[in-house]
Amino acid sequence: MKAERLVTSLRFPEDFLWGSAASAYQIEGAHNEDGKGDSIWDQFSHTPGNVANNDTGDVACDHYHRYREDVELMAFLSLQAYRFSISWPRVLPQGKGEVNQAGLDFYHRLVDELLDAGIAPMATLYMWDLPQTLQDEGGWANRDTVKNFQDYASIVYQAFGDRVHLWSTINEPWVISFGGHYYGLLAPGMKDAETALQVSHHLLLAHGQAVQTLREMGDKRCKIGIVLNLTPIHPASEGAEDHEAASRADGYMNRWFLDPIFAGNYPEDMLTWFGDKVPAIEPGDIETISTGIDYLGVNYYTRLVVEAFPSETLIGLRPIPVEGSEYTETNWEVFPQGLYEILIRLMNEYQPPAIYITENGANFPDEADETGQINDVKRIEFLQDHFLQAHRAIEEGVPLLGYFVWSVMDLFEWDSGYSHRYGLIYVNRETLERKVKRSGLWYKQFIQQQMFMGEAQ
Ligand code: IFM
Repeated sequence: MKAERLVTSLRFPEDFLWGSAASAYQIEGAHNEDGKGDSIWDQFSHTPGNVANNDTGDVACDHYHRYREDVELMAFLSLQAYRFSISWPRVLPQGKGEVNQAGLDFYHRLVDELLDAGIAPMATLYMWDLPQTLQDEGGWANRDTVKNFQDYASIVYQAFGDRVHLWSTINEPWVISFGGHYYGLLAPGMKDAETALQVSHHLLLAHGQAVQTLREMGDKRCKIGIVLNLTPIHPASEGAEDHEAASRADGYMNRWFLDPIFAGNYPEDMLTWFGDKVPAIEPGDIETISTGIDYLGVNYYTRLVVEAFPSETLIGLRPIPVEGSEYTETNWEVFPQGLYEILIRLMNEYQPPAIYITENGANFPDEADETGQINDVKRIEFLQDHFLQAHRAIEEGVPLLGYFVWSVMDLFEWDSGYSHRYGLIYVNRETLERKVKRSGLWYKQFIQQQMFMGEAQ
């Protein structure tokens, strides 16, 4: 750690929540146990060539069976909150209709274990594992999926709303829409711009309807929001074309989701740009989407520097690498000040009532040293630099209430399989044995003392 990074004390608000996160398909395993139905990720990962090394989430971290040990480790890390997602096909194997009580029971056990350990649960309703039966009927491109999501949301809220008081509807609708339906890198692996845009609208609609439904079901203690991956976009040059390209990138990655949620409209410039690809929007949809939320979840990883590139057909641009910058294994630029930039922008332009950083973290190659320790100093530096930016934003008035480090343990990183590690806890892929990394110990101490360990290297 470089000497100039050292900070001794950094006070966050008294009731600030420090947590960590993971999602169902990425850690649970038990893909076909106790009545669970297949999800699009079961099908996608079982198709050779879709995931690095043909890895699957069949076993993942075996959290389904080891959740007790995992919650113990979370308590050891002094986590105050844990963000997890509920697997829709574990609860409703066919996506609708008959409820699988054994599936609900798993989450009952997990929530109880968390509460007993004094860790606040935050549940995400949809983190990418759509029941395959619903995909067979058109998936998120089919408007019926919105209604099915609403029914599923009310079943789980009914089951856990008494004990889980932080809820989010959809995780990263941009990634689901474009990563899964235009770039084809994620399940269901489609490559069609019109479908991607229709999916984005249905995801937003599903979010709005779920918020309305959960609110009608009552319980004022429950806070409901959505989680967006937000990315500051900077032009590669001062030229007008690069500036326009940056504005388009911002339009389709950030404003396409923020504007309807907070301002009740899709951005005009993007409607014009997408032209006849604009999704079917029915009367009343936008009003539903802009139903007020209690908080916005922000997943922040990197910024993009873009240049105009007319032969790229969807959006007419491409990202370019920044000389001298550090990059993670995913090839994402490490850019902590982007977190501050996004938070200040949200406060100034969209005024969310509250914000949580629902994901922030980095994947670097983690190897055990000769003593068996995982000395992931780069991850510590990464987190420290981002915490500083979050703190700066709070001092300027951003209503930031909590921070969830991604991820609590090494997990199935979607199309990269197990080749990328994000965890505070190392998972041995042969034995599934867990070992707290140095970053986990550092985070524990930070949570307890709100103080960075200033060790010079
Ligand atoms: O692992 C993912 C997570 O599932 C969604 N947000 C980004 C993370 C890192 O790629």
